[in-house]
Amino acid sequence: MNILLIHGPNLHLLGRRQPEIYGSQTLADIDQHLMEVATQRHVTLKTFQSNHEGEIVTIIGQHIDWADGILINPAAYTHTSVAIRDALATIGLPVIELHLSNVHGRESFRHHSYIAPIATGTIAGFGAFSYDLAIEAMIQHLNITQT
Ligand code: CA2
Repeated sequence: MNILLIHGPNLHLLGRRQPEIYGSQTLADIDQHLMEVATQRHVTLKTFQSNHEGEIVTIIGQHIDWADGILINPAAYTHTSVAIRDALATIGLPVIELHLSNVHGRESFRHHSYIAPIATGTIAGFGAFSYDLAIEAMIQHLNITQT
């Protein structure tokens, strides 16, 4: 089982700014932990971070034949990107949208997601643990749908 994890713009700054909203773990901490979880659960995980919309679109397309499912924290592109939504919809794989913060308790512009309608599901508000919930949800989903 191959799972692709994509982190969107500015998430490379995690742990350095706004820890009250996004927690104190760095992106490297999160990736390392998720790699350990993936090993324990016998799945292969690849992770990417990009600050560029087109690069995220390219990464999604490049994994069409590799990935069984995609976890994505699209960050600010959640609220703006038709291109990332179309890329995810086009490859036709299960997608879990995830957020560190509870976007629905924040500014109204964060309440709308272009990704949510084409996602299998959305997880938000659990800090770095949102990533644990997302990988577990994807493994369960793939185990159910692939057997
Ligand atoms: O809560 C999330 O995970 C978000 O996807 C984070 C995005 C925000 O635009 C979304 O509405 C919700 C922002 C990521 C910015 O990351 C930073 C990390 C450290 C310091 C400052 C920003």
